[in-house]
Amino acid sequence: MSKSLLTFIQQASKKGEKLLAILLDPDKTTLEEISSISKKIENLNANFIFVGGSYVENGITDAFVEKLKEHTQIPIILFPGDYSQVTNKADALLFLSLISGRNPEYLIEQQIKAVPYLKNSSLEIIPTGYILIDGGTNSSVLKVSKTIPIPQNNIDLVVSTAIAGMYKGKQLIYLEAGSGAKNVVGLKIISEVKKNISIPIIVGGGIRTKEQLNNAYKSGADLVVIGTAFENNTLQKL
Ligand code: 1GP
Repeated sequence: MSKSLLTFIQQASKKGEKLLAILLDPDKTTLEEISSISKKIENLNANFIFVGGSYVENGITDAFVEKLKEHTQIPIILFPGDYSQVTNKADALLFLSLISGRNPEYLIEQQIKAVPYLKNSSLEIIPTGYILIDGGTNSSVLKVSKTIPIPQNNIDLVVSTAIAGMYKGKQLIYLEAGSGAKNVVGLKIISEVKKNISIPIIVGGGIRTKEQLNNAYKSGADLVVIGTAFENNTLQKL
C-alpha cells in the first residue's frame, strides 16, 4: 500500500467502505504463534493489524512487529499503551491523546516521551483523539490511565469531546469501550458522533459477534477493532 494509511481510511470513509482491524497484544501472543495467527487474520480479510496493550513488557513490541512482517503484508498500526511500545518496524502509529480523561500523563506527557523514538522514524504518525466510554468493566486502559470513562448515557459529552478533538486537529476519533468490555459503545453514541464530525471514526471494545460489528458499521463506525474475541477464538464467523 503506497498511499498513506490515513488517506486510505479517509477515502474508505468517504465511499462508505467499512474497515476491520484485529488487535494483537504482544504480551498475550507468543512469537511462535505469529505465523498461524497471521493466516487467521488474513482469512478474516482484516485491513489492518493493530499492535499494542496496556501492560506490554518493555522492548518486546519491536521483535513482535518484525516477526509479523515476516508473515503478512497487512499494514501494521501501533496502538500503544505507552511510549515504550513505539517501533519503527510498523507502518503507522496512532498518536493517541486520551481526550475523555483529565490526566496530563495521557494528554501530553507520554506524547513528549515518544518524541525521541519518532523524530527520525519513518512511521506515519496519525493524530488520534481517544475517547473512553464506560464499557461496564474495570478495563486495563481505565486502570492504567486513572481516568474516568464517559457514561454511555452522556451522549452530549461524547459528541462535544469528539468535536473538540477534531477542532484540535485530530485526524481520527477512537470510541473505546475498553478491551473485553461487557457493554460495547452504544449505537446512538456512534451515530451522533458520526453526524457531528467529518473525520473517520474507529470503534472498539467488547465486539464479539457479526451482528455487533454490523451494527457499529451501520451506526457510522468506519473502522472496527476486535481484540479479545479474536484472541480467545470466540469470534463468530465474520
Ligand atoms: C481495545 O478496542 C480494543 O482497545 C478492542 O477491544 O479486546 O474487547 O475487542 P476488545
